[in-house]
Order: sequence, then C-alpha cells, then structure tokens
Amino acid sequence: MLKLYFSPGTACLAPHFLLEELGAPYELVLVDTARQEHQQVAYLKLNPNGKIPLLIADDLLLTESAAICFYLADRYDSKGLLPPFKSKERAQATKWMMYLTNTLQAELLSYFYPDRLTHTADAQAQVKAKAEERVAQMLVFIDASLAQSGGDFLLGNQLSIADLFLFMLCRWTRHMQKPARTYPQLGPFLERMFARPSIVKAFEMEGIVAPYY
Ligand SMILES: N[C@@H](CCC(=O)N[C@@H](CS)C(=O)NCC(=O)O)C(=O)O
Repeated sequence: MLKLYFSPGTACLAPHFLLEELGAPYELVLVDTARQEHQQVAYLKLNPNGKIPLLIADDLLLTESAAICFYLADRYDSKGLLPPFKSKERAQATKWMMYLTNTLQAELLSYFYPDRLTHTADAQAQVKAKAEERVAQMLVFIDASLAQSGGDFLLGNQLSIADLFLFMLCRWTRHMQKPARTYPQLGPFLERMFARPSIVKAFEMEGIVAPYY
C-alpha cells in the first residue's frame, strides 16, 4: 500500500497529481504544519528532514518530491508517465525534472522563505524581489521550450511527470506580478493540465480552492 504524507498545496502536489494520473491505490496522510506536526518526533522518525512530502511504499520511505515522482512512474511503468529506459525521451524527461528542481523550485523556495537566506527585513525584501525576477527569466525559457516541443507537453505529445511537476511549480507563481498563466505557451498549457481529472481530484482532496494557478 502507498501512503503519501501531505500538507495542502506544498511539494506533495506533483506526487499527488501523479498518483491520481496513474490510478494507483493510495492513502493520504495529513501532516498539519499549522500545528508543527512536521517538526514533531512521530514525523521526524519517518523523515528526519521534517519536510513534506514523504511516500511510504511497503518498506520504502522516500522523500523528495521529484524522486517520489520517478519512483511512482517506474512502479507503474505501463502507464507511460516516463519514457522507456535508455531512450532519448527518457533523458529529456530526466533533464526537465533536474532543471525544474535545481532551478525553478530552488528559486521559488528563496521567494517564499527569504528569511532563511538573510537577516534584515530590507535584505529579505531584496531577496524576494530578485527571486521573482529570476523566476520570470526561467518562465520565459520554459515558455519558449514548450513552443519548441512540437506538442502539448514538455516532451512533445507525451505527458510525463515533468508536466505534473511544472504545473505544481507554476501554481506557486500565481500571486507574482507576472504569473506563469500570463505567458503565451504556459497559459494554455496550464489550462490543458487543469482540464485533467487527476489534477482536479488532487486539488479537491487537498481542499484547495480557486485561484488554482
Ligand atoms: N526538495 C524538497 C522540498 C521539500 C520542502 O521544502 N517542502 C516544504 C513544503 S513545500 C516543507 O516541508 N516546508 C516545511 C519546512 O521547511 O519547515 C522536495 O521537493 O520534496
């Protein structure tokens, strides 16, 4: 049995979309961050980093949202959410997951938690503003890549875990001055993704309401 430990709208979203997309049986376990449950002994025993999400799959305890997505896509490989091993498309899917986690997700963390990077309120405001600027540059690149992909998704015509991950990260930009939905390719991409029942169901289960992205 699969168990996904979640807190609404956090990095659990991509694995959650994926579980729905795969049609896998799973249980959702709420980690109430308002009550600091992610910092309490019971959760720290499972995930010493105190971060969300966490997946338990039989005797496997797995953290890192991207790693969870790779694992689930491989576990249910017949669903085709990752291209076959050794293919060029697989390499591209891996590249996108690395790009999204190393750059966009990392920059978004600076945007949301500037207090972790510097001390004064002024410096934090500067970090936040700079992070927003850098996110915008990344969105320009992703937007152009979507235009060049030759299809509806990052890999062209094939939906992959990278699209689910991208949707999650784009959602996190929704209150920025130039959110992902305002870009010429990303806007329709987000609309298409939001039309998928898997996405709607995961939002519903997490109690997330509009604006969705
Ligand atoms: N790289 C990790 C990041 C996990 C992460 O930072 N999760 C946030 C929620 S989006 C969290 O647990 N924050 C609580 C905290 O940092 O105290 C992943 O993608 O799984």
